[in-house]
Amino acid sequence: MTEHFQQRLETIIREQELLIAKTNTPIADYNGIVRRYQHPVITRKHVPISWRYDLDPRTNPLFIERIGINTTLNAGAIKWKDRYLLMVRVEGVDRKSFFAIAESPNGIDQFCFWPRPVSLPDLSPAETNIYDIRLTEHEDGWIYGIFCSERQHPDAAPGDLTAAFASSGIVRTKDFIHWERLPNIQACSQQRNVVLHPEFVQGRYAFYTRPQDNFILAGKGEGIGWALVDDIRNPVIRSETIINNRHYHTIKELKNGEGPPPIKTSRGWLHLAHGVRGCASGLRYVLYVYLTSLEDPSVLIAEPGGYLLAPENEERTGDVSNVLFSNGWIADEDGTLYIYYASSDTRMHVAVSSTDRLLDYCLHTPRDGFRSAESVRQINELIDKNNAFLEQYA
Ligand code: M1P
Repeated sequence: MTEHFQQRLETIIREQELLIAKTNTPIADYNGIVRRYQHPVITRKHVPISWRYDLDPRTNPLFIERIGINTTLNAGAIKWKDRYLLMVRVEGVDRKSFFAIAESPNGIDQFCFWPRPVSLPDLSPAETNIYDIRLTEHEDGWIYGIFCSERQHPDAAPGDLTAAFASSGIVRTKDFIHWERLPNIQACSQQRNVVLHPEFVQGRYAFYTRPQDNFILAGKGEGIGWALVDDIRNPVIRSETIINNRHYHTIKELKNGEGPPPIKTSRGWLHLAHGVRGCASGLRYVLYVYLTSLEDPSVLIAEPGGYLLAPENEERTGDVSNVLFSNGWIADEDGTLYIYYASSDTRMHVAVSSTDRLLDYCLHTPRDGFRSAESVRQINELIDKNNAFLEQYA
């Protein structure tokens, strides 16, 4: 081994150890709802060195990186055996995504990847890319992962190498080592952002869906859908009802999609979702929450106007800029809520809230009034309330 090889190896190992050991601290700016943290929790630099470098000086005398990683994003999340697990979408420089699990002892820093990426059973040679897994601990005893399974569009015109088709893959596990692959969900349209509800509903498996006209656009798909499926081993979506609509001149006028599986609270099912609008700089993805009924999770009971989190500062740039996306959150027993989100399709962050705070936010923030005049009315109503309150103590 040459001195150069030895030095380079020691340097990158040390740099990665320092990165993983770095303490994450909350930032000062706080609206009382959700608090961001200073550093991303996972970046491509967290990906193990042995996945990227040939460490044998005889076959890699120049010590160059053999397999490059582009981004680490859109992670599913779960608490398992007292560890905070993120099932990260890792995208190589070849544009192919795969899943890899990273764990942390506290949910906010020290995320370290398991020794190997996840090898899921390979169903079909046509499946080109897999990404954006949602992890659901279902009451049937399995932990399910629902993810996007993408292939070239079977009806692509000759020479069109861009037309793609999105459907939803299903895997399940009890230990995150052994994975059983079930058939992809059959639906009437392309589907992405499909999420399994954690409980049976009317004795059936319940899915949040996102019907779309083509690979990119929701088109006639009006929002986040809801579908019941009899047999998870033969998952066929026969009908969908829209439970969270898109709307003109809102943060979700172009499309929206369910985030992680909803969390059961005393007041309803708490949902995190992304909303997309178009603007001069392209598509803008933000995160919002809504609440549905405990009796019937497909019934909307509250939705604050606007977004909970939108891209800020360095979050605004990356592989696909101006995007926040979340498909994983973890609620601790004490109510602390860890929201894992990716910025600009590039790196993973955490923001911390609590189920009580998000419920309060959901139930007491004015709804979107859909018009400027209504926004002004809502502000004046708050000012009047504050003035009345302050006069009492004048
Ligand atoms: O690039 C932003 C996101 O675009 C897609 O999400 P949606 O289907 O809602 O538009 C997905 O490709 C997602 O992975 C990506 O983060």
